[in-house]
Amino acid sequence: MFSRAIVRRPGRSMIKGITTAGLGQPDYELALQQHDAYIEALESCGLVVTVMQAEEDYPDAMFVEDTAFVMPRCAIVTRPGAESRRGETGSIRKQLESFYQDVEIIESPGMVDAGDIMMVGEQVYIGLSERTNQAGADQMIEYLRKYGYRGSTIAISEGLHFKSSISYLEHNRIVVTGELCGKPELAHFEAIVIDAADAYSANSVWINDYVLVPAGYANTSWEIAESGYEVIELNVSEFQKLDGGLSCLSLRF
Ligand code: CIR
Repeated sequence: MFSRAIVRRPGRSMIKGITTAGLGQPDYELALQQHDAYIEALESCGLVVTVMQAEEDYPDAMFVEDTAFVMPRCAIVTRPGAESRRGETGSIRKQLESFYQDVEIIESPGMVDAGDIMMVGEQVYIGLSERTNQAGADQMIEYLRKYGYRGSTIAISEGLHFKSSISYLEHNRIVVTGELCGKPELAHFEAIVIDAADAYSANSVWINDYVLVPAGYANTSWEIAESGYEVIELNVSEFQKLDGGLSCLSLRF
């Protein structure tokens, strides 16, 4: 169960965020409304939400998920793969130190975006992507060991992050799409397989048996609801324009 979340307000500079989506420039006012609804949804799942101030110097800073990996026994501040995002971690570290006794840090030459990391109980899967390298994964696995967790890597070639194509819904169940569907490392999970056309919705978020699903993916919502979860649909179109999904907008612990 999670009890807390950390989010960061989008800044006006978000219109300069990194993107490959080709969906146009985000509308800042609409992004704020969508962010408000996101916070409300986290609260309705029972979380106490800490809302950090916008950081105008960092256009992607509302995608807090990438800047730290948070677990019950420790937090690990990452070294994001995109250079323009590295400065986001200072304030995240401070914030996490108010909640955690143990906060570890990934150092150069390691690069890690925590959007590449999925936790399944005590086992942590780390996607090796353009944002997360072997050196970063090695440091991460070392820290995980220190706190009694296990880490392993999976190479990916599609999507921005590992979790762009997969979400863990607890109860040994995943939502999965694309190249990850056939991965032997994931074969033991019960899988809800998402068509390529709905791939964006493979990034859904389990919170205390609610699941946040991006609005507009009726099949995904239906399948997840059929599996016994309470689905909350959220429109995050303005963040999708920056390659961001639902999970990227918060740290949950
Ligand atoms: C970036 O390229 O870093 C941001 N525009 C999007 C980050 C999305 N984060 C995530 O999927 N965990």
